[in-house]
Amino acid sequence: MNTKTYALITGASSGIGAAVARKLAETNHNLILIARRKDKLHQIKEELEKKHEVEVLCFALDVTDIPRLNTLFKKLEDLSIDIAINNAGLALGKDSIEDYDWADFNTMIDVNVKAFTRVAQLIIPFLKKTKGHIINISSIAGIEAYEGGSVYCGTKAFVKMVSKSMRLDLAGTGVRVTDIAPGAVDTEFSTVRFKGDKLKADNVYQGFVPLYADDIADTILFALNRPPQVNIEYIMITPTAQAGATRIHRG
Ligand code: 8X3
Repeated sequence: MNTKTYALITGASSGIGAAVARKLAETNHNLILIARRKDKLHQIKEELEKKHEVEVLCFALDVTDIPRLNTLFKKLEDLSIDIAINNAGLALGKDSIEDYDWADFNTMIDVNVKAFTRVAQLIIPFLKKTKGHIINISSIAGIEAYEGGSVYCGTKAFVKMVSKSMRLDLAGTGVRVTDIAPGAVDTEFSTVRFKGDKLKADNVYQGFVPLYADDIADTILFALNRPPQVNIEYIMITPTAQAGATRIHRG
């Protein structure tokens, strides 16, 4: 019987997911990393197992493939998981709603709504056993709509409300639920949103100091490392220069 405990992270191959993986490994947490990109996951595994006394299990899969997600969680059944970082999510496009690519709407709904919800649901039995902690990653876009944000903003409002509801459903189980809402973080987020258009992506972070993935990871670690009687329900983190979703002071 495996007596280790693990932290499970979705969207673990880059950005906030990879930054949290690195910080958890520093404090000797074993990891279950889930993302589409096998090569990136294996690089992280190699790096972390070399540096720290940890075991890193990698599962290369697309979280929108719900049958594969179901099979994976079945396979993990005998493992003890005390932390879940429900992080996989993306924005695709930033057009006015009437011009938006329908396929992009669907992808955002598949990842940010359906896969997010299925991961939240499947992880609960594990977390109940360990009195564990789930961190859901929403966004400033979940409380403030902006032009071209329509469905992305909607999906993040969804994350926020599911998170609040989970907290109510799980009251009394000892499971902690935290919603972390980042503002502008310089990761692959904008490159993905603008489909590889580097210029457009770089423009998002021009003229001010944005957040970096490590800033969000530090905040997540803060929430995780509170004593068991302390549940941080919600934290929004923005760059100092960002006072609202579209109010960024550029020098
Ligand atoms: C990321 C923040 O405002 O660029 O969720 O959508 S924003």
